[in-house]
Amino acid sequence: MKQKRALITGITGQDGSYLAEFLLKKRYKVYGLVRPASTDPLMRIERLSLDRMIKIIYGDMRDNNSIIRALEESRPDEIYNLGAQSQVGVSFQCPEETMEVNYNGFGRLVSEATHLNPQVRIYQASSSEMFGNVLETPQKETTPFNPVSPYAESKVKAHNDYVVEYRKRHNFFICAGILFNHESPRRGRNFVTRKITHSMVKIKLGLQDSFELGNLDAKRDWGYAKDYVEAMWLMLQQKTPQDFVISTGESHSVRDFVNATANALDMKITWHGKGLKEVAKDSSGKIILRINPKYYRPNEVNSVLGDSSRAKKVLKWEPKVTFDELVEIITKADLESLGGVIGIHKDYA
Ligand code: NAP
Ligand code: F7E
Repeated sequence: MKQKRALITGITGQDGSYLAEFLLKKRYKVYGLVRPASTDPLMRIERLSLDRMIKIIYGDMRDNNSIIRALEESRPDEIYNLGAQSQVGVSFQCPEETMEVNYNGFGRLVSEATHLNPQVRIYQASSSEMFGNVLETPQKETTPFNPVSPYAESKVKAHNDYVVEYRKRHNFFICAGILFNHESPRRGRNFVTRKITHSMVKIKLGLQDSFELGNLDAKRDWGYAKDYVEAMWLMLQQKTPQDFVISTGESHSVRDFVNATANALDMKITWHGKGLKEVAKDSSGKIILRINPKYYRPNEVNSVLGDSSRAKKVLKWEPKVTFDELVEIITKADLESLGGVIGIHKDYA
């Protein structure tokens, strides 16, 4: 059988790296669009042991010529568009950049890719943030979008114009996964989960005294990134292109995530005060967590909860890792890498 070829944008990110590994195991020839940067992106990929197996093509979602070159070189059967300005908080400060990469960048990719090969299959990374100030709970494929951030606006426009409309008008194989938050040891530390695990591991090891967060009451449906990349692939193996919600069906607050991390580290913490004065203390009474309003967003998605029963029925996809297991996986990985730094054995926990 002919070896399948995949082009992944955003291959240096959390999902891109797991997806590349997943596709390599399935014997795909994998190409990755990598932004030219002053910090060596190869270093990050080498760390993931992918360097010799994936083919890097330098390019940027903002640069049409680089997209054409990437498509001509990779001649993909499948394209996974994961490249994005993915930080919701940052999108309030850089709305134009966010729209340029997430919306116009995807538009360029879709238009050039389908022009070169009308049979190509394209996956778009849509997001639960598109449900925003939710109009229905739980959220499923038919729930109306109600975005509240520039990030969510860019993803809704990309979804409506280049997934739904393009597919309807031209009959191309383009589909979107509406993925709820998914995390891993490879999650950037600017996202709340890794920020919590990394900070609390440092506190546990005596490398840091305390840390700060914003809204502790926000609730998210958190799953494991490795489970979620399989769903992306499954969507492109269907007979017809369809969009799917991918989620765990459980929602937890940021405060719950802190408590679960404390459990994973065998730390006893207690909560005191309310609102901006709320703090968490360790068993000796020392404050380890404070609220800093600078981490609040101008507009917040207070609570999301996904219903992925359609994915279960059609794709036969289900999440494998529970919330507590997820927190433990990330916390242990941080403990291992930070413990290694100061010579603590990896089984310290
Ligand atoms: P991530 O770790 O932030 O990775 C984003 C990737 O996009 C990185 O490889 C980054 O490259 C690349 N990128 C950024 N700007 C680019 C540009 N102008 N041109 C080309 N590449 C660019 O994100 P992730 O968590 O893996 O998420 C993958 C995708 O799923 C994103 O589209 C995100 O919006 C979406 N999504 C994520 C979640 C989630 O919970 N993780 C949920 C729903 C949807 P650098 O390494 O050079 O920065
Ligand atoms: O925030 C609250 C924050 O930045 C989660 C992206 O992958 O998932 C991700 O977006 C919650 C928010 O993720 C801090 O206000 C409190 O309510 O980890 P996050 P996100 O915004 O949900 C969606 C599905 C995507 O598509 C995105 O690409 O945590 N929070 N204190 C904080 N958040 C951060 N980052 N930092 C804090 O100090």
